[in-house]
Amino acid sequence: MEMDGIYTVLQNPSEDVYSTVNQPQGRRAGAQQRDPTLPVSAAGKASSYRQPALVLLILCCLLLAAIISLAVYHFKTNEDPEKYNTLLNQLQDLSSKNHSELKKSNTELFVKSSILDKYCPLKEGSSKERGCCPVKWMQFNGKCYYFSTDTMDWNSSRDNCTSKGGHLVIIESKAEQKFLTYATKAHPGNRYWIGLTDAVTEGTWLWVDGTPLNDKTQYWVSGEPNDNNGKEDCAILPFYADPLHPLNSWNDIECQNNYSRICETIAVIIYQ
Ligand code: MMA
Ligand code: CA
Repeated sequence: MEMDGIYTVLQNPSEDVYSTVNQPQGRRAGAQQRDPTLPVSAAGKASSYRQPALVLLILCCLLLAAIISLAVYHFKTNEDPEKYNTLLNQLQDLSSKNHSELKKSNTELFVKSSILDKYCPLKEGSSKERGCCPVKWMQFNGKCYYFSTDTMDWNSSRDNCTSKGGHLVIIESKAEQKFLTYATKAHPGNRYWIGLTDAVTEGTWLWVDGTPLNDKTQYWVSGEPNDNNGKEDCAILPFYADPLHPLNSWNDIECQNNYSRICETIAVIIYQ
Protein backbone atom coordinates (compact mmCIF):
# COMPACT_ATOMS: atom_id res chain seq x y z
CA MET A 1 0.00 0.00 0.00
CA GLU A 2 1.41 3.37 -0.99
CA MET A 3 0.36 6.71 0.51
CA ASP A 4 1.83 9.97 -0.69
CA GLY A 5 4.82 8.13 -2.10
CA ILE A 6 5.72 6.58 1.24
CA TYR A 7 5.70 2.83 1.62
CA THR A 8 3.53 1.89 4.55
CA VAL A 9 3.69 -1.82 3.85
CA LEU A 10 6.81 -3.50 2.66
CA GLN A 11 6.77 -4.84 -0.86
CA ASN A 12 9.18 -7.59 -0.03
CA PRO A 13 9.39 -9.15 3.44
CA SER A 14 13.15 -9.54 2.98
CA GLU A 15 13.36 -5.72 3.09
CA ASP A 16 11.87 -5.64 6.56
CA VAL A 17 15.12 -4.52 8.04
CA TYR A 18 13.96 -2.23 10.79
CA SER A 19 11.43 -4.64 12.31
CA THR A 20 14.13 -7.20 12.90
CA VAL A 21 17.06 -5.05 13.91
CA ASN A 22 16.05 -4.42 17.50
CA GLN A 23 13.82 -7.41 18.08
CA PRO A 24 14.90 -10.67 19.71
CA GLN A 25 14.81 -13.59 17.30
CA GLY A 26 12.17 -15.43 19.28
CA ARG A 27 9.42 -12.78 18.72
CA ARG A 28 9.60 -13.06 14.91
CA ALA A 29 7.32 -16.03 14.46
CA GLY A 30 7.62 -17.57 11.00
CA ALA A 31 10.41 -15.18 9.99
CA GLN A 32 13.30 -16.61 8.05
CA GLN A 33 16.45 -17.11 10.01
CA ARG A 34 19.27 -14.75 9.04
CA ASP A 35 22.43 -16.36 7.59
CA PRO A 36 24.64 -16.22 10.66
CA THR A 37 27.77 -16.26 8.46
CA LEU A 38 26.89 -12.86 6.91
CA PRO A 39 27.63 -9.79 8.99
CA VAL A 40 24.38 -7.97 9.91
CA SER A 41 25.48 -4.66 8.50
CA ALA A 42 26.54 -5.94 5.00
CA ALA A 43 23.32 -7.86 4.23
CA GLY A 44 21.02 -5.03 5.52
CA LYS A 45 22.79 -2.24 3.73
CA ALA A 46 22.81 -4.00 0.30
CA SER A 47 19.04 -4.33 0.21
CA SER A 48 18.26 -0.92 1.80
CA TYR A 49 20.28 1.08 -0.82
CA ARG A 50 18.93 -0.74 -3.91
CA GLN A 51 15.84 1.41 -4.42
CA PRO A 52 17.35 4.89 -3.90
CA ALA A 53 20.28 3.83 -6.07
CA LEU A 54 17.89 2.87 -8.85
CA VAL A 55 16.14 6.24 -8.57
CA LEU A 56 19.51 7.96 -8.57
CA LEU A 57 20.57 6.03 -11.65
CA ILE A 58 17.39 7.03 -13.51
CA LEU A 59 17.92 10.67 -12.49
CA CYS A 60 21.51 10.51 -13.73
CA CYS A 61 20.35 9.08 -17.06
CA LEU A 62 17.74 11.83 -17.40
CA LEU A 63 20.33 14.46 -16.53
CA LEU A 64 22.76 13.00 -19.07
CA ALA A 65 20.04 12.99 -21.73
CA ALA A 66 19.20 16.60 -20.92
CA ILE A 67 22.87 17.62 -21.13
CA ILE A 68 23.27 15.83 -24.48
CA SER A 69 20.15 17.45 -25.93
CA LEU A 70 21.20 20.88 -24.69
CA ALA A 71 24.65 20.39 -26.20
CA VAL A 72 23.18 19.29 -29.53
CA TYR A 73 20.77 22.26 -29.50
CA HIS A 74 23.57 24.64 -28.60
CA PHE A 75 25.88 23.44 -31.39
CA LYS A 76 23.09 23.36 -33.93
CA THR A 77 21.94 26.94 -33.29
CA ASN A 78 25.45 28.27 -33.12
CA GLU A 79 26.51 26.49 -36.25
CA ASP A 80 27.99 28.99 -38.69
CA PRO A 81 26.61 32.25 -37.28
CA GLU A 82 27.88 34.01 -40.43
CA LYS A 83 25.39 32.03 -42.48
CA TYR A 84 22.54 33.24 -40.29
CA ASN A 85 23.76 36.83 -40.37
CA THR A 86 23.89 36.75 -44.18
CA LEU A 87 20.40 35.31 -44.31
CA LEU A 88 19.18 37.92 -41.86
CA ASN A 89 20.73 40.72 -43.93
CA GLN A 90 19.18 39.36 -47.12
CA LEU A 91 15.82 39.20 -45.39
CA GLN A 92 16.15 42.77 -44.12
CA ASP A 93 17.20 43.98 -47.61
CA LEU A 94 14.22 42.23 -49.15
CA SER A 95 11.75 43.64 -46.64
CA SER A 96 13.07 47.20 -46.93
CA LYS A 97 13.11 46.90 -50.73
CA ASN A 98 9.54 45.62 -50.71
CA HIS A 99 8.60 48.40 -48.33
CA SER A 100 10.05 51.19 -50.49
CA GLU A 101 8.58 49.66 -53.66
CA LEU A 102 5.19 49.38 -51.99
CA LYS A 103 5.47 52.98 -50.81
CA LYS A 104 6.29 54.08 -54.36
CA SER A 105 3.41 52.20 -55.95
CA ASN A 106 1.10 53.45 -53.21
CA THR A 107 2.05 57.06 -54.06
CA GLU A 108 1.57 56.36 -57.77
CA LEU A 109 -1.84 54.82 -57.08
CA PHE A 110 -2.80 57.84 -54.97
CA VAL A 111 -1.88 60.22 -57.83
CA LYS A 112 -3.72 58.06 -60.36
CA SER A 113 -6.82 57.81 -58.19
CA SER A 114 -6.92 61.61 -57.68
CA ILE A 115 -6.67 62.07 -61.47
CA LEU A 116 -9.45 59.52 -61.89
CA ASP A 117 -11.59 61.30 -59.28
CA LYS A 118 -10.93 64.67 -60.94
CA TYR A 119 -11.72 63.71 -64.54
CA CYS A 120 -13.98 60.73 -63.93
CA PRO A 121 -15.86 61.32 -60.66
CA LEU A 122 -18.25 58.66 -59.41
CA LYS A 123 -21.81 59.26 -60.54
CA GLU A 124 -24.12 60.37 -57.76
CA GLY A 125 -25.35 57.44 -55.73
CA SER A 126 -23.06 54.97 -57.47
CA SER A 127 -19.90 53.26 -56.28
CA LYS A 128 -19.02 51.77 -59.70
CA GLU A 129 -20.19 54.11 -62.44
CA ARG A 130 -17.97 57.05 -63.35
CA GLY A 131 -18.48 59.88 -65.84
CA CYS A 132 -15.36 61.22 -67.57
CA CYS A 133 -14.89 64.71 -69.03
CA PRO A 134 -11.98 66.12 -71.04
CA VAL A 135 -9.37 68.32 -69.34
CA LYS A 136 -10.73 71.87 -68.66
CA TRP A 137 -14.37 70.71 -68.97
CA MET A 138 -16.74 70.70 -65.99
CA GLN A 139 -19.09 67.83 -65.29
CA PHE A 140 -22.72 68.08 -64.30
CA ASN A 141 -25.39 65.41 -64.35
CA GLY A 142 -23.63 63.16 -66.88
CA LYS A 143 -22.68 66.06 -69.20
CA CYS A 144 -19.43 67.97 -69.72
CA TYR A 145 -19.29 71.76 -70.10
CA TYR A 146 -16.54 73.93 -71.53
CA PHE A 147 -16.55 77.64 -70.61
CA SER A 148 -14.27 79.38 -73.11
CA THR A 149 -12.09 82.34 -72.20
CA ASP A 150 -11.67 83.49 -75.82
CA THR A 151 -14.50 85.17 -77.74
CA MET A 152 -15.96 84.87 -81.26
CA ASP A 153 -19.30 85.35 -83.07
CA TRP A 154 -22.19 82.89 -82.73
CA ASN A 155 -21.53 80.90 -85.97
CA SER A 156 -17.82 80.45 -85.18
CA SER A 157 -18.71 79.50 -81.60
CA ARG A 158 -21.16 76.87 -82.86
CA ASP A 159 -18.50 75.45 -85.21
CA ASN A 160 -15.79 75.56 -82.54
CA CYS A 161 -17.91 73.49 -80.13
CA THR A 162 -18.62 70.97 -82.90
CA SER A 163 -14.89 70.70 -83.64
CA LYS A 164 -14.35 69.81 -79.96
CA GLY A 165 -16.76 66.89 -80.29
CA GLY A 166 -19.65 68.76 -78.66
CA HIS A 167 -22.16 71.52 -79.43
CA LEU A 168 -23.16 74.94 -78.08
CA VAL A 169 -24.99 74.25 -74.82
CA ILE A 170 -28.62 73.11 -74.99
CA ILE A 171 -30.44 73.90 -71.74
CA GLU A 172 -33.04 71.26 -70.93
CA SER A 173 -33.84 71.70 -67.23
CA LYS A 174 -33.99 74.12 -64.34
CA ALA A 175 -31.15 72.19 -62.67
CA GLU A 176 -28.97 72.71 -65.74
CA GLN A 177 -29.77 76.46 -65.83
CA LYS A 178 -28.92 76.63 -62.11
CA PHE A 179 -25.60 74.90 -62.70
CA LEU A 180 -24.69 77.27 -65.57
CA THR A 181 -25.67 80.34 -63.51
CA TYR A 182 -23.48 79.11 -60.66
CA ALA A 183 -20.55 78.15 -62.95
CA THR A 184 -20.48 81.46 -64.88
CA LYS A 185 -20.23 83.38 -61.58
CA ALA A 186 -16.59 82.23 -61.48
CA HIS A 187 -15.91 84.73 -64.35
CA PRO A 188 -17.96 87.83 -63.58
CA GLY A 189 -18.49 90.07 -66.61
CA ASN A 190 -18.08 87.23 -69.12
CA ARG A 191 -21.00 86.56 -71.44
CA TYR A 192 -21.42 83.26 -73.22
CA TRP A 193 -23.18 82.17 -76.40
CA ILE A 194 -25.68 79.36 -75.88
CA GLY A 195 -26.98 77.09 -78.66
CA LEU A 196 -30.25 78.96 -79.21
CA THR A 197 -31.19 81.01 -82.33
CA ASP A 198 -34.20 82.33 -84.26
CA ALA A 199 -32.08 83.22 -87.33
CA VAL A 200 -34.12 80.92 -89.62
CA THR A 201 -37.59 82.18 -88.69
CA GLU A 202 -37.87 85.32 -86.58
CA GLY A 203 -39.60 84.49 -83.31
CA THR A 204 -39.13 80.72 -83.64
CA TRP A 205 -36.36 79.84 -81.26
CA LEU A 206 -34.54 76.58 -81.96
CA TRP A 207 -31.71 74.80 -80.21
CA VAL A 208 -28.66 73.81 -82.31
CA ASP A 209 -29.93 70.21 -82.55
CA GLY A 210 -33.19 71.51 -84.12
CA THR A 211 -35.34 71.12 -80.98
CA PRO A 212 -37.82 73.99 -80.52
CA LEU A 213 -37.52 75.99 -77.29
CA ASN A 214 -39.83 74.54 -74.64
CA ASP A 215 -42.21 77.11 -73.08
CA LYS A 216 -41.49 75.70 -69.60
CA THR A 217 -37.75 75.65 -69.88
CA GLN A 218 -36.75 79.19 -70.85
CA TYR A 219 -34.94 81.74 -68.73
CA TRP A 220 -35.14 85.09 -70.52
CA VAL A 221 -34.46 88.25 -68.58
CA SER A 222 -37.72 90.16 -68.22
CA GLY A 223 -38.50 91.97 -71.48
CA GLU A 224 -36.37 89.62 -73.64
CA PRO A 225 -36.19 88.45 -76.34
CA ASN A 226 -36.90 91.84 -77.90
CA ASP A 227 -35.10 91.52 -81.27
CA ASN A 228 -33.69 95.00 -80.71
CA ASN A 229 -33.48 96.90 -84.02
CA GLY A 230 -34.73 93.76 -85.72
CA LYS A 231 -31.16 92.39 -85.58
CA GLU A 232 -31.02 90.07 -82.53
CA ASP A 233 -31.22 86.38 -83.46
CA CYS A 234 -28.79 84.65 -81.06
CA ALA A 235 -28.91 84.06 -77.28
CA ILE A 236 -26.35 84.77 -74.53
CA LEU A 237 -26.15 84.32 -70.77
CA PRO A 238 -25.88 85.89 -68.29
CA PHE A 239 -27.19 89.21 -69.52
CA TYR A 240 -27.81 90.46 -66.03
CA ALA A 241 -29.20 88.94 -62.88
CA ASP A 242 -32.68 90.01 -61.90
CA PRO A 243 -32.70 89.83 -58.08
CA LEU A 244 -36.36 88.77 -58.14
CA HIS A 245 -35.68 86.03 -60.68
CA PRO A 246 -32.01 85.11 -60.32
CA LEU A 247 -32.27 82.25 -62.82
CA ASN A 248 -33.61 84.43 -65.62
CA SER A 249 -30.44 85.45 -67.41
CA TRP A 250 -30.90 85.10 -71.21
CA ASN A 251 -30.92 87.89 -73.77
CA ASP A 252 -31.18 87.88 -77.55
CA ILE A 253 -28.41 89.85 -79.23
CA GLU A 254 -26.71 90.34 -82.61
CA CYS A 255 -25.09 87.08 -83.78
CA GLN A 256 -22.04 89.00 -85.13
CA ASN A 257 -20.99 90.11 -81.62
CA ASN A 258 -18.04 88.40 -80.00
CA TYR A 259 -18.64 86.52 -76.76
CA SER A 260 -17.30 83.53 -74.92
CA ARG A 261 -19.18 80.25 -75.39
CA ILE A 262 -20.38 77.25 -73.45
CA CYS A 263 -19.83 73.96 -75.25
CA GLU A 264 -21.52 70.78 -74.06
CA THR A 265 -20.82 67.10 -74.63
CA ILE A 266 -21.86 63.85 -73.01
CA ALA A 267 -19.62 62.43 -70.27
CA VAL A 268 -18.00 59.09 -71.14
CA ILE A 269 -19.29 56.48 -68.72
CA ILE A 270 -16.85 53.92 -67.33
CA TYR A 271 -17.35 51.11 -64.81
CA GLN A 272 -14.82 50.01 -62.24
C1 MMA B 1 -30.44 96.59 -74.28
C2 MMA B 1 -31.71 95.77 -74.47
C3 MMA B 1 -31.36 94.35 -74.89
C4 MMA B 1 -30.48 94.39 -76.09
C5 MMA B 1 -29.24 95.21 -75.82
C6 MMA B 1 -28.37 95.32 -77.03
C7 MMA B 1 -28.69 96.93 -72.73
O1 MMA B 1 -29.76 96.15 -73.13
O2 MMA B 1 -32.51 96.35 -75.46
O3 MMA B 1 -32.51 93.61 -75.19
O4 MMA B 1 -30.16 93.09 -76.47
O5 MMA B 1 -29.60 96.52 -75.43
O6 MMA B 1 -27.17 95.95 -76.70
CA1 CA C 1 -32.31 91.55 -76.67
